Amino acid sequence: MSGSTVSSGAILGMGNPLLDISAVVKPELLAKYELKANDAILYEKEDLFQELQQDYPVENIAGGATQNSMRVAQWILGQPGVCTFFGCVGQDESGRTLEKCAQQAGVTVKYQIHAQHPTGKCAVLITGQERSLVTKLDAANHFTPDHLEPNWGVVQAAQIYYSSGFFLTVSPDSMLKVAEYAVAEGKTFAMNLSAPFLPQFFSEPMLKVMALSGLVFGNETEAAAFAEKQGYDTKDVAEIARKIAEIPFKGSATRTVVITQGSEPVIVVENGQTQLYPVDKLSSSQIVDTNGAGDAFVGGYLAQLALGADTATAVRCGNYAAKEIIQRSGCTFPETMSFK
Ligand code: 26A
Repeated sequence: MSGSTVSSGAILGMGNPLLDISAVVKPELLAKYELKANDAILYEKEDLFQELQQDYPVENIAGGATQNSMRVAQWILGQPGVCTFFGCVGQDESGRTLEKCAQQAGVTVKYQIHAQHPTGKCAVLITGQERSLVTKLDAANHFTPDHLEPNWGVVQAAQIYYSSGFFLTVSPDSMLKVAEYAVAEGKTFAMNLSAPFLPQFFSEPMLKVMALSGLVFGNETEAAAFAEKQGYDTKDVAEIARKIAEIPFKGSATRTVVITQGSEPVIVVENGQTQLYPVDKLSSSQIVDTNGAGDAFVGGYLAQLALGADTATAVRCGNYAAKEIIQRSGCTFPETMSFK
C-alpha cells in the first residue's frame, strides 16, 4: 500500500497511559507476590515496585496497551498525526516521558492531566519468554468522559476508534459515548478482550461496549475466559470466536473477530466466515520478550484498516509488527519499517 495516505487523525485511541518498568526476574519474585508468569492484573500497593527498583536493573519504557498500538500504527503508516491518543497522566516526569515518546512516534497526544495523582505504571516481570504485567493505574484511573467534550472535534475527525479492554476498568462511559457515535456515523469502534480478568470481572461493561464494536481483538486465553464466563459449552477457540461474532451488534455490518494464538494461526471471523492465517514462527533465541506483542498486532492491523487494505493484509501486517516487537525489549520497534 506504499504511497497511500490516510487523513490526519483518522485513528483515535483511548486508554491508560502507563510507564512500563521492565525487568528480568526470578520465578521466586512471582511466587512471593502470588503472580502468574503470563498474566495482567491490577495492583494497588507500592511494595513490588520498590523491590524492583532496589533489587533489579530495570528499564523504563513507554507502555499502556492502547498507546502502544497507536505508536505501532504510526510506525507502520510513517505519516505523522494519523493517530490521536486520549488518556490521563499525572503532572510529573513519567507523564512527560510518555508524551515525548508518543510524539516521537508521530502520535498526537491529548492527555487529561491530573494534579493529584502520579502517572500510572506497569511492572513488566519477565521470566523466560513470559511476562507478568502488574499495573498501578494511579492517574490513568481518573480519566473522565469530561475530556471528550472539549476534544469532540478530534472524535469527529476520526474514522476508526480503539480502546483496549483495560480501559473498561477506568471509563466504560467514555468508551460507550465514542462507540455510540461511531455506530451512528457508520464508523468502526474496535475493542480488545486484553486480559482474562476483564471478561471474568468486567463482563457487564464489556458486553455493552461489544454491542457497539464492529471489530473485537483478543488472544486464546482471553477468549477462553470470555467463553467460560458466558457459559459457552466449548473450548474450541474458533467456535468461541464465532460466538463472539454472533453477539448482537448495533451497527449496520457484522462484527469481525480476530483472535491471535501466539505462534499458532490467527483466527478471523468475518461476515460469518472463519479464516485461519498462519504466523511465521521465531526461534526461541530470537525472542527477547513478548510484552506488547498483542498491542503491536492491533497497531499493524488498524494501520492497514485505515489504508483501506483487505483483512488478509491487515492480519499479515499485524503479524509483521508483533514479530518485530517480540525481538526487542518492550513495545519498541526498529527505525526502518519493512512491511510490504
Ligand atoms: C488496567 N490495566 C491492567 C492495564 C494494563 C496495560 N495497559 C492498560 N491497562 N496492564 C498492562 N498494560 C500494558 O500492556 C502492555 C503490554 O501489552 C503495559 O503497560 C504494556 O505496555
